[in-house]
Amino acid sequence: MLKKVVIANRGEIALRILRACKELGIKTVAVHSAADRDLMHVRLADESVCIGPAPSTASYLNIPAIISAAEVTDAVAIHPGYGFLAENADFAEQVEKSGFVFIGPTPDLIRMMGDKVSAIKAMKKAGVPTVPGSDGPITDDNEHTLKVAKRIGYPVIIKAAAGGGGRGMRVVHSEAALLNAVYVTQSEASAAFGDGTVYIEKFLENPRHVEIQVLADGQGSAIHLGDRDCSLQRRHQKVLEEAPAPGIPDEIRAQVAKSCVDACIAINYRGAGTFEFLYENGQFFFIEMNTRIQVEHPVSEMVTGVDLIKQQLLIAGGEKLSLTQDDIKIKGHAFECRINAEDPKTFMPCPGLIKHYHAPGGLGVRVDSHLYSGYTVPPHYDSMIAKIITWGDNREIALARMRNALDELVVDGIRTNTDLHRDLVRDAAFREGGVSIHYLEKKLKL
Ligand code: MV4
Repeated sequence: MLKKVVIANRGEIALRILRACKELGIKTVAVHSAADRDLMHVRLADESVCIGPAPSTASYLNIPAIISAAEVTDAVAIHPGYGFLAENADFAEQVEKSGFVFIGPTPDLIRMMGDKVSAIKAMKKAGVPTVPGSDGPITDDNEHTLKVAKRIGYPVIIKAAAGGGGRGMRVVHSEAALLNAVYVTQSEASAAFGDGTVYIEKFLENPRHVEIQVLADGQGSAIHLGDRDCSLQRRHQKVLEEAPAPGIPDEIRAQVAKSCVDACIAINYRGAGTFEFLYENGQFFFIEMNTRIQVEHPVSEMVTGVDLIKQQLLIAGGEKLSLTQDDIKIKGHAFECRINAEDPKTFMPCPGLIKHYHAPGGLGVRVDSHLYSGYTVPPHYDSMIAKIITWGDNREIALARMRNALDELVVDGIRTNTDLHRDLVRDAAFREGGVSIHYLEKKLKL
């Protein structure tokens, strides 16, 4: 078992990791920026170290400062949370080279999944269904590029190998527009990521975003914890998620999940991970793999009863997975609403003093948040301030509980997106289930 863990993150996820550590009897070190001295988890941690000034480049992205903090506190491991350095292979490597445990996969697997071309190649080889595409980088052989797109059929999408999460993509509707679009995407990718490699996929016009949660121990065992639907998003920022994804035939759901588990074994994956798919016309298409714990992990926890952060800590401590696939039974339904400190009309971040905070409660209601009355949301970081999660025996009950929970929530002093959520959970199409990735943005334009 790990003795002492550095929590290299902030906000709700830092508190979430702290709680799991305390439950396991692991000592905690909070590393924080100068703007984050008053964070809830900093108060609760066994030790805390200020690692730099407010800007994240100087603090939460400051690799030497974080590793030094681990050294001076005699910690044995570093949990990166999500965002910041969570999928930075160089960070994971330096953590290991400095003699600490990186709580996540090996650096080479983070690197493989960071390069979307190599990720897709590995997944396809392991039997995961992928999007019809170029099956590799686009070369400077224009005739070949045109042939590949013709075979796939328009519309196609050009994606940067180093992109992901919606960065560095361009949709092309005709042969006439292809080569210029490839050139522009390559140039932008070069400038943004230092890698101009691009690939082509069939563009799916109206898919859902469905992802599979996995856990693997890097010692031959892997399981899945079902799926989540994250289709409700705005500008590639997820807004509301649920588990399981509604309306997917059981055998298709089971088949894709099994392919993810097989892939974990094939690549000897270690830790928590997420396989991202587009789901359209009853078919799954792999697009990316995330090698971190994700924001929306609680909905999977609620329907499986598995503490994913605890599992991450146990795996990083060298233990074999004690759970088998037969232990995982999906029970009921869960939703998560991401509460952001933002203007409800412009979506611009709205940091500031929270004069009064009241969290919802009741049966099947969970709140993952670092908020308290008198806390000031700093302007330097992501605007997510709370996650309201509800569980119920079925989708309708979980949703009714979410309507109540959102009505109970009070965040006074700053603007938030709570009213958007109150509207969404009463939206007829959303209540039906299975809306596409374009639904929210279209609704917001009305
Ligand atoms: C796609 C696609 C349609 N067809 N790939 C955007 C984020 C990145 N993870 C992949 N993305 C997409 N890839 C093909 N072949 C549409 C999107 C996409 C999207 C995907 C998931 C969630 C929200 C999205 C919003 C716009 C576009």
